[in-house]
Amino acid sequence: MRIVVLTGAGISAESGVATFRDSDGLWEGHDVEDVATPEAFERQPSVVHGFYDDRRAALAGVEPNPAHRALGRLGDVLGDDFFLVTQNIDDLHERGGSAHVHHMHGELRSALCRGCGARMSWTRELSDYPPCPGCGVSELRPDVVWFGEVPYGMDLIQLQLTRADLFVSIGTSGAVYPAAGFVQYAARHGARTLELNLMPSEGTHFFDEARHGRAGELVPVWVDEVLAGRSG
Ligand code: BJW
Repeated sequence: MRIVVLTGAGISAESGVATFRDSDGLWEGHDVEDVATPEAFERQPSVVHGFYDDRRAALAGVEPNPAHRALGRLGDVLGDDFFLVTQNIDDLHERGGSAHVHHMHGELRSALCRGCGARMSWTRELSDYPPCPGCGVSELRPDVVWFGEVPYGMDLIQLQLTRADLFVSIGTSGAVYPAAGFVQYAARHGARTLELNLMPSEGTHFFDEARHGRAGELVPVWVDEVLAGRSG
């Protein structure tokens, strides 16, 4: 059985990473238009750099939770029959044991050079406008996908969705496209679909099955079910 899992901010909530649209969410203190668009970066680069520098630094203080670890276990067993695509820019899946993670909205620990286009591993601040190690130009930006930009690796994601037997969406509100449309795309190509989320998402009615609760509880139970089904 080939499984595609999509994750969103809700899977990292129990690790202490704020979600975007919940009442205590990240954007309570920041208007999305001020930080998550290319136009905002042109207008106020220091505000945007500060927002992402703070989030990058905060990664050192958070740990993967049982949901990340359960997906790490599942990937170990299923190998190439498992594809994990995340909208999250944290590195908690990797630290939870997932060897291959497709970060469709980019990564906090990566920088993108607007001069030469290179993407590079980056763990320091960007707000002091360091030069690109490749071309020397001081045009580094957070390597994240803002509104109006094209998410990374859409061709690969679509290929994986067309081949999936099961599509599982975990901890995402279903408010942001194209990720919000994956459930319908996978279903059209024959996959069964399952939502695991604290609350019904905006697209909950598109799923064959929905389970509502905390990811740290729901995901390990679901992974155990899948693994038991394989051995039984
Ligand atoms: C728990 C939990 C617990 C809490 N356990 N669960 C009009 C109609 C349709 C589309 C558009 C439109 N106008 C514009 C668009 C397109 C636009 C879009 O979708 N806009 C919407 C606002 C409508 N999309 C884009 O521009 C995208 N690009 C694009 O479409 O390019 C065109 C193209 C596509 C494909 C091929 C070719 C061309 C780009 C979108 C970029 C999004 N970027 C951000 C910021 C990234 C960097 C950063 O992190 O700062 O990505 S926005 C933000 O939202 C971030 C997230 O990844 C994304 C999704 O949020 P997520 O993960 O769902 O978080 P929340 O907070 O919304 O939800 C958390 C959920 O968890 C909740 O449901 C909770 O209940 C739950 N939860 N605790 C389980 N313990």
